[in-house]
Amino acid sequence: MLRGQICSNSELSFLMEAHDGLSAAIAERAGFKGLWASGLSIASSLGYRDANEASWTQLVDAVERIVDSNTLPVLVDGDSGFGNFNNARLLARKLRQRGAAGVAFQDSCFPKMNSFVGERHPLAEIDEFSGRLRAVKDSVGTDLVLVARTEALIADHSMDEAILRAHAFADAGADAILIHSRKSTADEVLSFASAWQNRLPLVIVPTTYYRTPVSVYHDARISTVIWANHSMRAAIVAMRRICDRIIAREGTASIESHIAPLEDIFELFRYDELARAEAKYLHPG
Ligand code: SPV
Ligand code: MG
Repeated sequence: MLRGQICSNSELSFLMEAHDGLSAAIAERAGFKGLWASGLSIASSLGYRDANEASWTQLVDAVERIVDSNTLPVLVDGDSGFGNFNNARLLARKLRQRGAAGVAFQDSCFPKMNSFVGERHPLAEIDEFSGRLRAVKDSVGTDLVLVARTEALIADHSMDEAILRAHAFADAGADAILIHSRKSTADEVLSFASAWQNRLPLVIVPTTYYRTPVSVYHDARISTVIWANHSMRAAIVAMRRICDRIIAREGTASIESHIAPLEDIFELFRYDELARAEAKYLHPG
């Protein structure tokens, strides 16, 4: 399913960020066909910085909750693999066990830093990172879609370096390439797409160049767009607004109509199914 979505050169698809079971269930109900288990959003929801402060086991546990809460394929942000080839393949195996559909690994050194923070984004050597990808591929085969992400442009390297890296990662067995940019326009990723010539499907994350209409990506034959952090950012605004109001008014009467009714929660997580199961198994007859 995910393979079809992010390895298809013919159709543009969208992955919506999820960071827990609730955000995943909401994305599915909204109509998204695939999810991005975002490292930034999962770290933030746990109260960590997106700098490999959360452990790989915490990531795997968060992914399990995301996978279990809906039926969509989940592409997991595996950061740089939490170490060398051995850590990366172990993480990939664990993600497969927990039901992930794919994993993205980026060519950063451990610990990584979020791509939008600071100027220091040291890259792994091409050969070493290619070894990480080969080890993952040898370990999980075609069970997981393997996305290789280059941070070359984030780290202010040249377009040639980004292309060189992407070709090496394709040679190492990646199923798709994620080209990341922190520019406010899509120019960089569009130049990359044109030089890349569709060797493998391309994945982009238009967090900072959000003004670009998706038809542009379609025309550039980009395969997948990741809306990487938008549920988490929306939740921050909503939670802050409600906390501010409750503290200011010392009550909740005025906010009731601005928050989800309890029935919404019961419906999202199918409490009716539990009632039916109780009738069947606990009180039969
Ligand atoms: C994430 O969602 O954690 C990503 C995308 O990796 S970014 O935050 O843009 O690096
Ligand atoms: Mg990330």
